[in-house]
Amino acid sequence: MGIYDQARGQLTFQLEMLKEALKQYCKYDVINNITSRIKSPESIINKMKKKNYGINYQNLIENINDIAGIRVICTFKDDIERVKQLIRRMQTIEILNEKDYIKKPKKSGYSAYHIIVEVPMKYEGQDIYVKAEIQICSMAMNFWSTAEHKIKYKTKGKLSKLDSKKLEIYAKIINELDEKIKEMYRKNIRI
Ligand code: 0O2
Repeated sequence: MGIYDQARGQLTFQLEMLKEALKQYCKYDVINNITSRIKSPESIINKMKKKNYGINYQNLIENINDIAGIRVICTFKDDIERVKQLIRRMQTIEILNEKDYIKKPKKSGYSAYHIIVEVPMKYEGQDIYVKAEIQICSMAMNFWSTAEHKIKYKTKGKLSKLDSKKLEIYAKIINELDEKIKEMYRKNIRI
């Protein structure tokens, strides 16, 4: 896990620099916050079982892309596009895959833009590439997904159908508010 933690640290440092540069240029926190975590061994094993991968290191390295996970939380919804474009231009990482859960939210209501990247690292004198997942979302999306993660996502289907439905509806309401607040900001504050 040590090498994943180093990759997480390196990537977070680069994204923090991007956050500062954007703040200087745009005169507000385009990126409001950056959080990160290393997936717990229990959670890795659960995910491998769920996806029917044999539990071994090769499957872990090849198939589990989010052992190092970084969340880039933008102030307004349309900042996500700007941040996404800038991440794509970063010379220090290689992009492997992108998933747009903003254009097409998940059935649960989950919405964010995911980029799977490779971070070049040195390990025992050798060049290796460590995978990490960058989730880009708005503050509103982060609010919903953090709450939903605690209430439902990890409870393995124990939540009632009614409460699941309510969470889906709340995701839609939050998305509408996200859109309205962004429009109000862009209308009144010109940069
Ligand atoms: P945790 O606890 O956050 O680490 P893939 O191998 O990429 O095809 P994967 O990784 O399941 O399959 O892809 P997916 O669906 O894009 O999910 C990646 C991560 O997005 C999840 O990691 C969550 O962090 C987040 N996510 C996806 N769906 C939801 C959702 O409905 N609600 C919430 N709150 N978060 C979601 P983990 O490992 O599943 O969980």
